[in-house]
Amino acid sequence: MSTSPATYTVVGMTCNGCVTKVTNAVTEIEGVDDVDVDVSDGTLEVFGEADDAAIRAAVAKVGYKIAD
Ligand SMILES: [Cu+2]
Repeated sequence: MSTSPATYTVVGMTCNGCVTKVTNAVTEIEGVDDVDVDVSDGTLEVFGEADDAAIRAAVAKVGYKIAD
């Protein structure tokens, strides 16, 4: 089991409201143990065994984009 998070860069987050939306959306995904979002640089860290496509879809659903 890996303990290192999957790391993404989320484009479009500007405030703590954005952080809350992204955090809640990703937390709901099956297999996610913990989520850490940094609004200052757009970093999203996802701990657990969640599916990459599910993470990308959840972020897009709440209105943000993951940079490739
Ligand atoms: Cu915001």
